[in-house]
Amino acid sequence: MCEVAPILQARIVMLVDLDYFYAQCEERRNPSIKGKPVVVCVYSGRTEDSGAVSTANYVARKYGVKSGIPISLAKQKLKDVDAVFLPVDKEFYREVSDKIMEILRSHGDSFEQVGIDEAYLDVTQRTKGNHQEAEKLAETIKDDVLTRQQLTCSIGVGPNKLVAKIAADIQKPDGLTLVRPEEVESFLSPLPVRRLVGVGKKTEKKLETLGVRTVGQLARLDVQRLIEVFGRKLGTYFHNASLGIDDEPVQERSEPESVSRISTLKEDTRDLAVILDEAYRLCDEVHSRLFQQGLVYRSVSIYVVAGDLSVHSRSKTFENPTSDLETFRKTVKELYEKFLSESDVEARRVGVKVSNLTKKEELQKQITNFFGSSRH
Ligand code: DGT
Ligand code: CA
Repeated sequence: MCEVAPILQARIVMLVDLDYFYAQCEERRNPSIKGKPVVVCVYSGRTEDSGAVSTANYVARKYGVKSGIPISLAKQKLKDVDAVFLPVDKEFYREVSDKIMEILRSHGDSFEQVGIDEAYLDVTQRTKGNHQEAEKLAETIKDDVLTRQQLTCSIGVGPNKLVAKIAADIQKPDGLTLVRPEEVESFLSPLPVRRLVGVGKKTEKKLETLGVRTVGQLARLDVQRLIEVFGRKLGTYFHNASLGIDDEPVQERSEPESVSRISTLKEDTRDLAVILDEAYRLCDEVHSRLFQQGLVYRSVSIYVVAGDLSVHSRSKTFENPTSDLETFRKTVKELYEKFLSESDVEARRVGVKVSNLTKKEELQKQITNFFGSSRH
């Protein structure tokens, strides 16, 4: 009897990319700056304007302001314009990102966050492999993020991560681009090779010496020639990428070392009830993340960022791991009580964290191994 190889089901993968992320977070925090050029800067502190632009909104981009250029150059470009320059506030963007990632995670069969403002979703099962359904789902996700977190994003939909990522870049901001399997070749072939993940300036130059500028030209180049120039691994990758072939699964990166949430209070306070009100909400979010990933914890920490931005923390470690929400909340309460009795600072931001994480199944295995021999 001959064995029949299982036919792999065609996948539907999305890449969700938040638009001009840091600058959009700033617009959300202060809607009065919307419509003006907004430039988020990493000030190096040497002189008033030394440092680089982290990102800019699309109004500022029209003036040629973009990530990586010197702040002084951005100021020149926006000379006579009513523009807003702000310092990066990574903690705030992280807070917004965490909330949006939870929304995105709930829309995928599997989920993989990449960086602070992008995530892949495999939606094959929930759309039953149907592209129209996938398009509807992408619209729903965009609405959900906008309604619940007031941010726009751009989504690329394709048969794998490689195509989805390129598709997401085609229409921005607030875009949606769907590439069906039969459209992959015509979609990719006119694009410059730089669009492929892994092709930087150097590779682009090398490819140009081989007469290759577009993905289509790369696809027509003999794979052996690519291997000669770039080595087996990279050469094969470029060849497959040019054909839109990518089997990388959408999967959550390896277990986190800790899971934490931090949140800004309405006003600075030392009121335990107010602090706990927010901290318990954060506990619920952390706990639901642990549950989704099947993780148990052994340590709990609390954080307080004071009005002067100094950071304070307290921790407690248990002998045995647990996944219990009540234990988590009770420990958080104890730690905040301890902190307030020992310190006189007012809290501006509060946070909770669990660490010393293990997979629940791992724990189960250890217990079974331990008790296994005595249980007959
Ligand atoms: P987009 O996606 O083109 O609408 O614009 P962004 O700003 O979301 O750009 P993206 O997705 O490449 O990067 C996400 C965030 O990462 C961005 O809001 C700020 C930060 N970032 C990006 N490039 C740089 C950079 O060159 N320097 C620094 N400091 N931060 C950067
Ligand atoms: Ca982005």
